[in-house]
Amino acid sequence: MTMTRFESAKEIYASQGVDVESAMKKLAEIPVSLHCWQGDDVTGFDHDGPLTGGIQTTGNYPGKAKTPEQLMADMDQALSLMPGRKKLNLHASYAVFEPGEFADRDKLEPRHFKKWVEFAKERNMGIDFNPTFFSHPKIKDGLTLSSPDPEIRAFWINHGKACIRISQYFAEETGIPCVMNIWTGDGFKDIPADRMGPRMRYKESIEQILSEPFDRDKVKPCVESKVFGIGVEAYTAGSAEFTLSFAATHEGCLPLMDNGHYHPTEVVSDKIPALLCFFPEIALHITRPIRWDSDHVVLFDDETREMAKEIVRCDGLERVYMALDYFDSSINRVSAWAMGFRSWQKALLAALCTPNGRLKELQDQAGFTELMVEQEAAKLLPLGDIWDEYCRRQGVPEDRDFFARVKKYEAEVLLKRQ
Ligand code: RNT
Ligand code: ZN
Repeated sequence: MTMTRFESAKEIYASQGVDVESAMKKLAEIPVSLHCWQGDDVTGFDHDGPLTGGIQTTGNYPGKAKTPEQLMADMDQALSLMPGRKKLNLHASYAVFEPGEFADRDKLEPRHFKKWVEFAKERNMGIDFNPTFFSHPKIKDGLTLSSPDPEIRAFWINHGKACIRISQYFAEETGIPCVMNIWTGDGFKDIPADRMGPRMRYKESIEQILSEPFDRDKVKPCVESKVFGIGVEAYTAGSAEFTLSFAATHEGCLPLMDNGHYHPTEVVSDKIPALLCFFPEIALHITRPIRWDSDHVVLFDDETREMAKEIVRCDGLERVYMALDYFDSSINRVSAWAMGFRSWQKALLAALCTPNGRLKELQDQAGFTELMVEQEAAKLLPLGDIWDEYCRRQGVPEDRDFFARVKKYEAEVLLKRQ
């Protein structure tokens, strides 16, 4: 009997000391948070205004989800194309109101997210959450939590507190901790006259949000940094040093690194092991910046692979909360969703199928010539055959069958939408 491609690949990996069966098993258990906002270009359901906060989607591909029902249906379709364990990542702007009902962001309640809880529970997913500090009339002169206007700050602090209560509700309902990420686009287009003032106000505002009572092992608050945004090129209140220092000095608060939020030659793969030396847990937004924080669909590229490798090599799979964060409206959104998720799964699989122990040994013995040779050899191990087998076992299409499924849904559902 001839061997299948998978069996032969498995033997090749075994000869390198890699057990692909245990790699696949491990991968299937790692939760990765799937962002609802790829499905509708970060619009949400609570406003008709434009996307603000220094972030931008470009493109006008047909078939965008316009209602909670459509977004959920599209997400279901995307989920059916993704192997592995998923968690749902929601923004507060995706509250689902009853017909005729509305609650502003400072008045949001758990019941406004009941439909999402049902959705998540039926699919065995936990839920992560994000207060939405953008796309709203209460943003004054580009500022929210760092605004000099106490009324504006109070509104957004109350929004943050409401989100803590909703996060606690998500964790209680699903039995899975809820990662709640604080990101604001607060900043200035041009050279500020006061850099510290907004940061002091930002600091105090986050402290007030976190004074809302919550269960430390149910709600995991994070602060996400950013270097600049569109229209806020000169200064952001939540810079890298600001958020990292905040997280380091506030027990229970995690730093969140988005790999689109640094200067282009900085790499988050190198920052992960640095933070893991100090923080029991950290969080990530996984994206693909091209020249700026462009939030392209995550691909199986070098830096994506390097980030996954660091998490695996640092034994950090249980200490790093991984969430996808990108939004491309120029291509089929369901495909974009699934493609990014699959790419991160591939990167994790590649990391789990790398002979990390042996490579570390070479480094410690200063065997740098051999290390280079081995690291290059590891790149061409037959990962594709393991990936195909993993997809088969997970009941999702292999890469070559993926597009047919996307096209079918596009023809039958997306293109029929007005
Ligand atoms: C923006 C941040 C932020 C958002 C989401 C929608 O630059 O990355 O995380 O993308 O909250
Ligand atoms: Zn982000």
